[in-house]
Amino acid sequence: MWLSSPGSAALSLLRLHVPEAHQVFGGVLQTVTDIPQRVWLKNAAGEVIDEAMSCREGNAFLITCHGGPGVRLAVEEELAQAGLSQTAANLYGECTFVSRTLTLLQLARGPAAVRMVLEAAKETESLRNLLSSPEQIRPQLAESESFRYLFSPPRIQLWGPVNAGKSSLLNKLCGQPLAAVGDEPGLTRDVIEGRLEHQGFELRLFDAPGHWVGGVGVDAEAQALAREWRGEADLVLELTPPGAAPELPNSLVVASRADAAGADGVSTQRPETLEALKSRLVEHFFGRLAALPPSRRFLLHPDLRNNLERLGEERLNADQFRRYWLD
Ligand SMILES: Nc1nc2c(ncn2[C@@H]2O[C@H](COP(=O)(O)OP(=O)(O)O)[C@@H](O)[C@H]2O)c(=O)[nH]1
Ligand SMILES: [Mg+2]
Repeated sequence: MWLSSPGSAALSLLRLHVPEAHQVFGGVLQTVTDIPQRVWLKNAAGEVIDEAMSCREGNAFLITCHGGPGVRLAVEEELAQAGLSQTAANLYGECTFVSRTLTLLQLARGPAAVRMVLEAAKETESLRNLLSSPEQIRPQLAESESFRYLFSPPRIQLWGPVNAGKSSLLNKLCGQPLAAVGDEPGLTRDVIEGRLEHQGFELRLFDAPGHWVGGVGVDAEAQALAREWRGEADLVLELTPPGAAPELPNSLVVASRADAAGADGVSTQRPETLEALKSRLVEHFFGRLAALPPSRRFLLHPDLRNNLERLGEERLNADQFRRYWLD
């Protein structure tokens, strides 16, 4: 059973179940113990296939060999010649809804995401219920649309004129001096990424060169780069300093450098405005998901979503679906 995929120069891990004195690989495994040792795997003709590491693992052998396709082919050929059959690796044991959902734990970003995956894994019954009312599939998929942000935190692009306070805000929200800040316009020439966690959810923030109002601007290359990154964003957070008007139609507009008491908007001098902005962003991306009862948050696994979509469109039949996810 291969436990890893072939790469051109990578290592491959093989778990081999053979009786004690089996002659496979020229009998080299007979001297292998539970301490890893170097072995020369040979084929039936006595030629060396690979220099590998091997050790015993219970009643099997673990063999680390080179992952190149040529080596794997030679190893597989030798195993076939020795009359050994291959099984496909199933690293997650029983492949059910629970175990498939739990595979997402490795990808979950932030404590809230971990909690939601764990909750989702318990919701087998909800999946059964959904299968008995297929008209619910589409609305429930739409409802849990933002689940993807639990694994790939949303990208928020800061936007606004030079000196709007973008770099200062990035630094404050992320709690680190990531970007240079100052009155000299055009200090930011690159896109700078920061991350922050709020209420257990992760967000990604991107600073970018600002545009100049009514004049020759930061070099065109920097501006083009900023626009390119803006196109990748899930949300544009547009800062309007005193006297500036918003530029983009679909952005979240926030007045910046709003230090005056009572002024709406955000100020790096007023921590409560920073907290409020973070909460607003979390609500924007995760509010809908967090408001759902756990029994309706189970649509997490991308394969499950895909299969449910196909089921909803009658491109997959319910028996197949049940066998794959539930039996
Ligand atoms: N009073 C005040 N000044 C700010 C605030 N945010 C930024 N600044 C100042 O505004 C200037 C430009 O800030 P910067 O973050 O570099 O703006 P950017 O060009 O949009 O990245 C700097 O001198 C900052 O110290 C704020 O909330 N209040
Ligand atoms: Mg800047």
